[in-house]
Amino acid sequence: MKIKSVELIISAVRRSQYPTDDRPEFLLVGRSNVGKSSFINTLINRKNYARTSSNPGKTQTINFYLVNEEFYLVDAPGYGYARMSKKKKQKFGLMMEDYLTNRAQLKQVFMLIDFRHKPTDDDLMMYKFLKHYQIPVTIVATKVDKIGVNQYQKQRNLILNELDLVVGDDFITFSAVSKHGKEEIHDKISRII
Ligand SMILES: Nc1nc2c(ncn2[C@@H]2O[C@H](COP(=O)(O)OP(=O)(O)OP(=O)(O)O)[C@@H](O)[C@H]2O)c(=O)[nH]1
Ligand SMILES: [Mg+2]
Repeated sequence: MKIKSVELIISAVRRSQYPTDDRPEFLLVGRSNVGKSSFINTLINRKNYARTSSNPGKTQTINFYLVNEEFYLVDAPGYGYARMSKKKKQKFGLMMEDYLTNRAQLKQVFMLIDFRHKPTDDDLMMYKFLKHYQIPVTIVATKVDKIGVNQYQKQRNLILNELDLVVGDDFITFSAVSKHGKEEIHDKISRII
């Protein structure tokens, strides 16, 4: 996939602000700090177009990035971020639930988990939620650059055992540092749009 253009169309805080042009959307979910914004930057060949931070809780709006005037990558606040106010957490929880269950443009969720760790309870809950609503999911295990080759297979098995993926969902290892997995994600998006 060649990236010809990228534009942040809207940082939305309510549904009425979402784009209305019906282009296919790909949503990023995952706990705070797992690398959702970095994933977007890798896919679009930019360093910090989607703002990233080593502190969790950086992304606080639902951001629609239009790519090649063809599809949207949708960045969202992470879950499990303790320092966000209760009110804000609740608001974004409801917004995400509404988006996930009602958005016809949503074609695929990229659910990011940290390749170094066992999926958290929040991860398992999110995957169950997505499957309950029959939303196609690609699990993206990120920060794979931080795991040595000896640990790779063991870690992969551990995660796959925990998640128990539904037929049709796939699992891709990824790194925003080495760009491992980028082509596979590009191909996946190309096939869907
Ligand atoms: N080594 C390594 N670091 C990564 C990778 N992806 C992200 N990071 C780092 O992890 C931190 C968090 O990345 P973000 O992309 O901001 O994470 P996020 O999921 O968008 O976080 P929130 O917006 O807070 O929900 C940053 O310091 C990134 O540089 C990766 O593949 N490898
Ligand atoms: Mg972010």
